[in-house]
Amino acid sequence: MFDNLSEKFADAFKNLQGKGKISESNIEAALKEVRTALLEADVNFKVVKEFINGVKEEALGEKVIKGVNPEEQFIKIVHDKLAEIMGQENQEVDLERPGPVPVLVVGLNGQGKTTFSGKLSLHLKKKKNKNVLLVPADTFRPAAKDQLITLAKSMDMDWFDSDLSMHPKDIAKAGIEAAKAQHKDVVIIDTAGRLHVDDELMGQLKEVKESIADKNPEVLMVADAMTGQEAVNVAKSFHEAMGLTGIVLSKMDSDARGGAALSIRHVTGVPIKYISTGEKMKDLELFHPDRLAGRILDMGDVVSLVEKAEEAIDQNEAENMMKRLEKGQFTVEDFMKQMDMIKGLGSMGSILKMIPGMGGALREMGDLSPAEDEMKRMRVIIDSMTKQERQNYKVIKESRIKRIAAGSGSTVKAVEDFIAKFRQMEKMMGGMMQMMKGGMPGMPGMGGGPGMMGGMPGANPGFRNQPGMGKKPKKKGKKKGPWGGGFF
Ligand SMILES: Nc1nc2c(ncn2[C@@H]2O[C@H](COP(=O)(O)OP(=O)(O)OP(=O)(O)O)[C@@H](O)[C@H]2O)c(=O)[nH]1
Ligand SMILES: [Mg+2]
Repeated sequence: MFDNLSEKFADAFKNLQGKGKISESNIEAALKEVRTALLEADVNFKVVKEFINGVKEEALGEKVIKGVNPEEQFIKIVHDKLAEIMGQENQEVDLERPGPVPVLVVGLNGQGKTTFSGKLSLHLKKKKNKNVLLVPADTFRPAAKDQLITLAKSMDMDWFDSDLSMHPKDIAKAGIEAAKAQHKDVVIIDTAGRLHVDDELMGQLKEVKESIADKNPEVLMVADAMTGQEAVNVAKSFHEAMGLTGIVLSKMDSDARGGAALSIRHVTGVPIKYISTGEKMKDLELFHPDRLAGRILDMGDVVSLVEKAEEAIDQNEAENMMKRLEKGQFTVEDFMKQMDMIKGLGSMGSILKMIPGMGGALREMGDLSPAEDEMKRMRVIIDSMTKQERQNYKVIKESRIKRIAAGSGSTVKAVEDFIAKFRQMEKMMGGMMQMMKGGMPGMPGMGGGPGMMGGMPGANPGFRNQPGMGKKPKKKGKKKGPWGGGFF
């Protein structure tokens, strides 16, 4: 996410390295580079201007000049200003009122409305314990109804069998009535898109909104983050025409430059409520401006990482594994489960970026795909093993090796290599467990929680005031096995 911008910022901050204190002359060059970086990321020029002035004012302010490390202070100021222009705090849809709360999902063609409608229903059901009804109201592209229903079925979500010959406003009303009858908490209405902002679309959507205005609907516009300032202009038009209550940035997993995320709130006044980060239903995140600012500045985002880990990792499984490890048992099956857990967190790059200081290192490393390919190769080999072999790799001798190689479409050598690697891993695990049993004080990872990264020596010296660091993540998952703690 926003790799280019991160890199340019990192370069800009180098201007302040080794400087005694912040002064007008030494921040000049840094500010200039920050300005260029933002403009290149397609951030609205007015936003850039205000941002730069804001940073400059603060940096030259009295309380800062007394500080010790100008680079660190400057980054902190830039961080806070970035968060500020993006809206400071996360805002979700307002569900604290009598339901069913209608959520109208609008936006141009192909921006990700239908996908988001599905994602939001899953998020509200899983995280907020809400009962949701999905209502397809796209009468422009009839296949959209099937698309939404297929998603609904895949998640075991209730959906409304809309009559597409009706006007979308009547579908919306009928959907809300059905939701009421079914005692739903939320009703999500997926609408049609058009290629451009045009009078027909706006007229139709306005009618839909007006017809349910007494229900005080949330109106969320989905915008493709890749489209940069165009997304900002579209949001402006939609907001003027029908009044939005929130924006969803989609396709944040792609190489979006950041212009939309950094400008849209400031230009329209409408908060970004969610970000969509992939094609799967689980790929939805709440929009936290401070955390995103942290990610942009390579400060990592430990809080989100821990939250993701808590979701992806089965605590019971982790505890069982821990118990077996304590007894010195580590099997191929355990290894396979670990790989699956990590996969559940996202791509390797996206995970590493959340660790403070890793963003820069990642850029130097370049492509991570060889490591990911290696994991995939190991996975197919494991898939060709029998349960017995996974529980005790020592039974894997010549004929079994041949069978596994043939079954996985790899070579005998690849299978032998895997076994050799696994033997090494087994040894390492054994060694680690010995150390832990010996009660090594301060062993990173055994405490769990965000503090785990604090134990990483040299990960990012200097960032003591890491935003989010030290904040407690959500309640669950107090007891952590090795996978909940400093696994990375
Ligand atoms: N990579 C990625 N793809 C996405 C994301 N959200 C949606 N897509 C893809 O974008 C395409 C369009 O998504 P839809 O949800 O159908 O978009 P829409 O706005 O409903 O489109 P219309 O109904 O035709 O206006 C699909 O192929 C989705 O899988 C995302 O966050 N990341
Ligand atoms: Mg759609």
